[in-house]
Amino acid sequence: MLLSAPRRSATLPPEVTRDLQLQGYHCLPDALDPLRATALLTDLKAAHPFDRQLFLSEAEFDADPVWRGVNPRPGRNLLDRFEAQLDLVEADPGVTDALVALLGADYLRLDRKVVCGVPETEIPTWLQQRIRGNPVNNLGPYVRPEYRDVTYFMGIDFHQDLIDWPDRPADLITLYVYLHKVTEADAPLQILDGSHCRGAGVFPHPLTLMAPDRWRYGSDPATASEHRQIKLTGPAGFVALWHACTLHGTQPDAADHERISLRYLFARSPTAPAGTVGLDLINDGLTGPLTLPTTRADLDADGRAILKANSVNQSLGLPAAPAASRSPNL
Ligand SMILES: O=C(O)CCC(=O)C(=O)O
Ligand SMILES: [Fe+2]
Repeated sequence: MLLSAPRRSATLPPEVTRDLQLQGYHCLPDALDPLRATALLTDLKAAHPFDRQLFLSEAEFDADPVWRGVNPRPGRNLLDRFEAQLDLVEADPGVTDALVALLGADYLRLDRKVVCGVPETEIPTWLQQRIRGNPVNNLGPYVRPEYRDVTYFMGIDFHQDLIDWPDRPADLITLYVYLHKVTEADAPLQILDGSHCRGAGVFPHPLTLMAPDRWRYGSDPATASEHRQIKLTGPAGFVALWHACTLHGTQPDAADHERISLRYLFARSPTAPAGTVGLDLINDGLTGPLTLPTTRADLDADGRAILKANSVNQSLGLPAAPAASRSPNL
């Protein structure tokens, strides 16, 4: 009797594609060299303060509030001073293999920057009072202009990274690298497992806490989905990547030290034919739109927060809707 040949493993998509398809995120099985990650962290800290020296005084801020253009940009990006050391990430075979599988051989690097979770102990009291509980606590407006070569957060509510790209199809992924060990106290990334499945949605997202680590996603209970909240703790050199529609966020940094990470955005190859890269397979399976003309409803025309609510903090037992406050764009 002829037995049918076993399915060849080469016909299965690589693990990174399967993980992004099913979960919306993937953690690289091997961390980057922890000694090189630590050396880069030491050099970044030597080049830059990451404590209360960052901030404008209340009077300086109020004299001329600036809400937009407060993130790193070409010509003002701390990572540009560390080009040689970044092959730790950019030339790592685990990283490049995953990117080629998902995005095609000539994938594009759209952005790279340092992201710092600032511990509450380093945030001036006047500022804490203004921003506590905001959905997006990007601290850029309150940081001295010369230090806006890094993005600083005091927590950020569940969002999709597509939030920064209205009108762009979800053809990009985020890659995140921890430069030191990140525990539960270091504002680890929190991911909602499988939440990319509904495609692009407007921030803030309709989320209801059902249990300490479970969320209902969708305003109509009949069609809503449920997702587990996963905390991405990991060692120095830990790498995770996620789909542009995957909901994720961070709570305020409860540790007494900052959390410093690298955040990359990579986009699909512009030349690979449709259907030939892992992301095409993943996007074909989404039930919602791949792009939106408007991605957020929390800001006014100047970039000030007009909504005061925060889901991710509810799972910490923090209030969902505190006193009036403001926040800038991501
Ligand atoms: O690092 C953080 O606290 C949040 C990072 C994040 O989600 C982002 O930069 O898009
Ligand atoms: Fe994000």
